[in-house]
Amino acid sequence: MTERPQAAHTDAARAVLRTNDRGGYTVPTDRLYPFQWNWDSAFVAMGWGIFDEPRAWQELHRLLEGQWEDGLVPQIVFHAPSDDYFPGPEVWGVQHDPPTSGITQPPVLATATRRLLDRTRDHAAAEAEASAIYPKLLASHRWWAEARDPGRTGLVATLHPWETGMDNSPAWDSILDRVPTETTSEIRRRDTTHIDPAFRPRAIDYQRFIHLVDLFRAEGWEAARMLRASPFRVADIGTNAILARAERDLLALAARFGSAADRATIEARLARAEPAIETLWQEAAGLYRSRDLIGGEILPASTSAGFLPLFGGVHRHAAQLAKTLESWLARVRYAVPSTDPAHPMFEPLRYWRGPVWAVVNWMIAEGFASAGQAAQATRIRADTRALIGREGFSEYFDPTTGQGIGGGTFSWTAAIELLLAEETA
Ligand code: 9WN
Repeated sequence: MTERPQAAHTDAARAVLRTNDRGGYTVPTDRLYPFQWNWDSAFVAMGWGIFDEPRAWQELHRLLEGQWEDGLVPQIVFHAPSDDYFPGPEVWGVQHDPPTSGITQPPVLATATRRLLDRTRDHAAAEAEASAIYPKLLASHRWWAEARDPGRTGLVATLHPWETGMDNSPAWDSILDRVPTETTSEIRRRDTTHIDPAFRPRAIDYQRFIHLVDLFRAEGWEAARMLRASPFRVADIGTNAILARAERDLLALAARFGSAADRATIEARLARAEPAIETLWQEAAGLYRSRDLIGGEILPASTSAGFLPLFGGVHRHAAQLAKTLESWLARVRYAVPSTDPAHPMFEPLRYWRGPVWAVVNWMIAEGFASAGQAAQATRIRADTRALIGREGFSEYFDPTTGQGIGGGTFSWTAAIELLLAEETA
């Protein structure tokens, strides 16, 4: 493909968001993902914020229509029925209106809210929107602490690969090995009718993903029972780093909309999170890695999530992380492969086992920039824009060739183009 001029490209990015708009919420892409996804929507709201602020706030409100009474913000909100995706609401069996899935995703909402507020051109409207959202964010972060870290270790647990947003990352292989493959729900995948199966998770991965859904449904979607019963219980470095960033953003919002008690609670959680994240640092790998919360071991695969503590404001190892990135980039053309390209499990075309994801790049670049590593930030931003410029708004990209793969008109890729166009202008 030939590169388009950049202004035409941001116009095209806006058009993708408008095309994927289903009435106040944005689907990740047509057909493959026909509902509202949690972390996609947070990035997408930041993208909308660049050219349509009311629509950006609406995105967050529609997502929060799915929030549970205990504070959980679900992975998926099923606003309207569709046969294009499996598993749909009947497999989850959650009692909520609108219907939702029963797990969550990395918490980017507070970060999106703060950014929209800080960059607004309509201060009065943004103040009103953010103050209405603030108590819901507070409830969501309380849920993370109470439901997923009842022992106050400073690290929250994720109970399903889908919760990490990096579904088939090689980091989860050894844990998934102990998840049984029997399911009570019939598996009727739709993704492989839209996308080449070689680029998607394998059949056995889906058996295990659905086994966990069946198990949690049998536990009545009750947080404490799920935590106890799940054979997949991981301190995901990605989720914990993103949550640390979200806590900082929530703290800034609390300074405007919250009480002294709110601020003290958030500060106490952050004070626990930072040293706990540090326990995931792996000196020999020059990277952070996730921990199995059942066996206690550090998980063996180095993945792009290991750079995200920089985004979470943990900057102690920024220089070593810059070196690690350099060594990865000696093996591929484009930053940042989702798995260490020297790892035997690196697969440049298969979903979270190698390909580049624009949203992850945006967070890592932001992390390097805020940690004073400007060269890495510039490289990652330039590569991301080059990939999108060449291939369009693909779901993900082969880091060795630059080929765009997966869904073709992806909302969060378009949102990142809009954010990067502004940041690199
Ligand atoms: C399950 C929507 C989502 C992203 C995830 C990505 C993929 C879903 C799936 O698509 O996951 O949540 O069915 O494959 O892994 O990060 O939020 O874009």
